[in-house]
Amino acid sequence: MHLGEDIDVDAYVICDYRVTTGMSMEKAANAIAAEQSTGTWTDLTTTTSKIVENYGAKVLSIDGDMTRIAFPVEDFSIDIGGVPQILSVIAGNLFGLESVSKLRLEDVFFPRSIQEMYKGPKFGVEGMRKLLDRPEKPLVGTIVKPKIGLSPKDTANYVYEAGAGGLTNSKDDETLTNQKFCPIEDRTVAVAEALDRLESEGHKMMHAINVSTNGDRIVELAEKVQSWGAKELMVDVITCGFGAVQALAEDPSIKVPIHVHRTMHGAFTRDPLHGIAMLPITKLVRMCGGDALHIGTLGVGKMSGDPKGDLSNLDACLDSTGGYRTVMPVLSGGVYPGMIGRMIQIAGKNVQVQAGGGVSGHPGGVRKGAMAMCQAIDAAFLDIPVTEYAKDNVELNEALIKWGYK
Ligand code: CAP
Ligand code: MG
Repeated sequence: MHLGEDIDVDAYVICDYRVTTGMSMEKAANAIAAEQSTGTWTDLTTTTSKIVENYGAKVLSIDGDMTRIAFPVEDFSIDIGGVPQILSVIAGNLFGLESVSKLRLEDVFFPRSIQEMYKGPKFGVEGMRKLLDRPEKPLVGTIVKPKIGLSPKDTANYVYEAGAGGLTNSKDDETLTNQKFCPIEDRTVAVAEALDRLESEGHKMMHAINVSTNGDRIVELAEKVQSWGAKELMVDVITCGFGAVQALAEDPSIKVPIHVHRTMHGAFTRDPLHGIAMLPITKLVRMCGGDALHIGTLGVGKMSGDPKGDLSNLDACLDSTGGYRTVMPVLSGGVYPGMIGRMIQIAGKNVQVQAGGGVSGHPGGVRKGAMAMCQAIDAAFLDIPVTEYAKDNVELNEALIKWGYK
């Protein structure tokens, strides 16, 4: 996006907000800029024109219901503030201001000096493809389902069957951590054995163990999980916080990719007029070092989302921002083989497509469900219509009969 010629993009954090207000857009935009920087509801005896000039946020433009506001880079912490402080400035009190009835942070652009404070992904698309020996085709995975209830042994069997059917990835569900029926240590060890068995049979696969927990314990838990044999970690960025992703990514002892789930994001991304769009979240996850991130299913799957918004998330994962490694965009949520062609047509091949119900709901079980997913990926990769490809691929055909195609 063009940020405007008369502004030094390295001197400001620039945000785009969608505003719904009963007052003039100009008044509302100024109220936001003031509240989030040097002002408040009244004039102050302690403010000087120098403070306002140096640290006051500036309204750069107003276009319909959109306004672009620039926050001086000096408003941001030089070291310890991290994403929590960034969010307190660009996405803090403003949502509750009486001068707006609705407000949505649509996008954010960071200056170089802030980008340089973050290291980005350690693995990203390239690193994950290398680990999996899969240079070109989309990655294809599953979420072990039922999401809760399986024992460590059953989980490992599921993973083995999924790998034997050709899947490159699998993962815990976000609701699974360390419940009695499936202790995390036993699960990690059992899954690691399944992955080793697959590797000895010539197939590389990774499974993300969910290490989401309190901030003071996450690195320690991740280290343990890694020592038990985990080849990938999963963290829920919204419930655990961006600092959790960053702590894992920047800890030198963590040597496996981080799959970032975004459970709870719908609470603030879903309303098109209020909250925070997924795009700023994607940009922050990439800065903090997530290697793979859920970006939606381009309006095709079970979760709400629109192709345009999800595509902007995909671009934010794969563009050249900040010199960071790229993030593997994960398409997940109600996915089944018959929709894969459509998604890849829109998103391209640098994605990880994954399905829980769309694998273990296959009439032939997990292995055949995995085969059907891989066949659908191959059809899309080769640009062959899925119905055509299904003629010679029984498992795919069975999946199309059960769930249809889009
Ligand atoms: C998918 C999933 C994920 C969603 C979240 C689930 O399972 O594991 O949590 O993908 O959505 O539990 O729903 P299914 P998003 O394949 O069985 O639907 O990626 O939009 O954050
Ligand atoms: Mg889930």
